[in-house]
Amino acid sequence: LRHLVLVLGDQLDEDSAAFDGFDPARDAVLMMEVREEASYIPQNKRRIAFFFSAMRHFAEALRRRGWTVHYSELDDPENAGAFGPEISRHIRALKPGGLVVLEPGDWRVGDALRSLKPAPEFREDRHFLCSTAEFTEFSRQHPRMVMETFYRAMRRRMDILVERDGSPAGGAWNFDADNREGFGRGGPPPVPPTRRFRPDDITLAVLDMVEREFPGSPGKLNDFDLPVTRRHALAALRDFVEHRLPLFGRHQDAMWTGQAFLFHSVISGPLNLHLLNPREVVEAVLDNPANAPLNAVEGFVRQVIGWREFVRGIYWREMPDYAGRNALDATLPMPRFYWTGETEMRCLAQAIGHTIDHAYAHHIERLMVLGLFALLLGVKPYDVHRWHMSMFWDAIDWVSLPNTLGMSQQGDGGVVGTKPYAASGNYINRMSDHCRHCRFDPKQSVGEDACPFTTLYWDFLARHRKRYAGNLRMRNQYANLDRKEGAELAAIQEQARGLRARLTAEGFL
Ligand code: DLZ
Ligand code: SF4
Repeated sequence: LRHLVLVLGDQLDEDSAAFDGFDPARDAVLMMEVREEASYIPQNKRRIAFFFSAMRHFAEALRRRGWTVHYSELDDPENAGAFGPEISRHIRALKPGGLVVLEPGDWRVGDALRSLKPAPEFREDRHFLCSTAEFTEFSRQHPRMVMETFYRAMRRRMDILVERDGSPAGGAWNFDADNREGFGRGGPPPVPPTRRFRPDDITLAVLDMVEREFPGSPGKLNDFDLPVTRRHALAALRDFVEHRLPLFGRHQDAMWTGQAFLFHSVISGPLNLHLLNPREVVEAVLDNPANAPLNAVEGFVRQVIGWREFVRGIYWREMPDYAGRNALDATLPMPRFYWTGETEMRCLAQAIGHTIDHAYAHHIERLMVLGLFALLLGVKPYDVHRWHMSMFWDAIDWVSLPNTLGMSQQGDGGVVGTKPYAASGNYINRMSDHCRHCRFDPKQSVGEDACPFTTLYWDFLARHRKRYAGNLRMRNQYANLDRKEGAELAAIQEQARGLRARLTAEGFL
């Protein structure tokens, strides 16, 4: 055997650079289901099943090409249970001349692979639109770069929604202001449902195994309908651009009871496992078969070529010490209800319910409900990331860490975003119907009916005054805080202390 090519769970791309020069007569592939990846933090069953089913289907696709694929199933008694020992076992048995692997999406995994003998040949992952070297060079040229700087550069470089004279299509680079419409009192217009995929025999075997091997994990496997093959992934993409893209932009930030998906694409899972390529995703959206308005097309393109590539660049530029940052000195663990949804706070109960049922919550539920409450409460940012990794089917370290520790928790001190996404219950009230069904009142910050978000919001601003009062983008927020009388603020802070104590008494995980 010349090369043993390692393929990890989030590298399911037949055009992967790991296969460059692959010679079926002399090379073989190794894929491994390992217990460590599914249990180093407890994980949603749906997430585990999604990875394993997609991996088994991918191995099948390679075998159909006539390639040799060594595949370790999780419940194989020989399975060593972690990447290092399982790869070593295969090295002993197969005696390859060398190992080849794509740069993993998780610093921890890369570190483990680096200590193997023979040392693997790492190949750059060309799934992404901006290489880590290009990002570092761009950061050098733009020392104060924010996401928007990077996004505009990517638009120009890829010639996307840019006119001949270099100006942005529609006269603006960003239509974010047109992405914030709620649903009013009447609720959302009819929501075209996401495509569902019936489990085949491979998936059914995985579902059985996950239920058997991880009985105590959170989440549910009934109605498993996720896209686990490239064909499924392409169908999910097509379904989104044909049916939900037109209203995606307008209602990007809105929430509604019982609606986990609304007009979102829900393709982050297959995209992050590389069943889809970001270039084809952007092409499908620009192709725009349903004639979606520019605020939808631009808003979606921004997520894929801007946000997604930007946070990946930050991850590789800043790791490994990024994971340990805690700029706001937040010390609390995650409240227990994040695993159960058992809370009277209706917005959180809904978002956590979606997370448990679907291993999914959309962008604004993650940022402005789940992330926001942890930020205001003062939860350790790395714990928020761990929870995020364990609950969502689409999370990989490179995207989850900057998204939670950086963007939603400001633990990185302003690398991903220059100001915290801090808001009170009034924001949630404007963007959803949750407050109407909640026993708390988003307008009140003290007393029995006070909304915990609102109490903790003022408390957060007061606690971090030194850091943020001089931030121009937070001027209005601090002007409002300063309008409060001393006695009122003292009462809010007292109530916030009570909330922290009560949540601690209810138990943390
Ligand atoms: C998330 C995950 C899970 C649950 N299981 C596996 C696995 O058994 N085998 C595997 O190769 N990858 C798995 N993954 C993804 C990894 O945790 C990690 O995100 C990637 O290896 C990073 O490239
Ligand atoms: Fe959430 Fe507060 Fe609204 Fe209740 S009142 S749903 S806790 S924001």
